Amino acid sequence: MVNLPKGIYGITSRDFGHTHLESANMLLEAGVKIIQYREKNASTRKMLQEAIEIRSACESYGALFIVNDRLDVAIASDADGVHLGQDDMPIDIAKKIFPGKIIGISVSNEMEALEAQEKGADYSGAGSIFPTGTKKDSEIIGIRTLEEIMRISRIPVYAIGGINIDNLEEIKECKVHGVAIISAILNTVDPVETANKFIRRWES
Ligand code: TZP
Ligand code: MG
Repeated sequence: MVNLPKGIYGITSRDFGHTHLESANMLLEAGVKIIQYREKNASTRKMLQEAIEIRSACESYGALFIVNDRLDVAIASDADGVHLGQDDMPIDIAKKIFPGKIIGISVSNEMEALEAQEKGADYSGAGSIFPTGTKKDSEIIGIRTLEEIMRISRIPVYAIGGINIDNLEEIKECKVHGVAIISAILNTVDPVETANKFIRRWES
């Protein structure tokens, strides 16, 4: 298994005036080393086409490429991994049909985090830490639950949900492996500069 990059985990979105490929390219140009393609509504054909394009962009920047939710699209685009929710393909089955690849799991409490690592997930995405307009139905777990998740986690944890430049330090103090960010990067005038600022702030 490859090493998972620390720091900023970029997620593509078309909610903020850019295509997925444009989002990915901006994140990559800024120096983000792990990119997730996250699309909830497109056809499978469209998703596969976008995934293949982003996959190739990631390759040229030496970044990892992860597909959200869709194991079939991850396999077909030869992604480095897949990010699964609690209701998606179970980890043990995902590992069987996508062997040797990165399996990330969304968790929102200690129990889910324990189960994820017992079943062999390579990383967890813990959230939503703060309220966020990007995923309005998401449970808000707060810093306290993130700390509990960190206490039991033996696999890398990326915090997600409502993370911005002002609360980044507070999250970093929890000793997470990194932070997954959508709107605080893509919903800005210059996402490349913003993502780069996040990277510099993380590394400082
Ligand atoms: N999962 C939990 S919160 C969230 C996801 C996909 C949205 C994160 O987006 P933002 O804009 O960084 O809060
Ligand atoms: Mg999901």
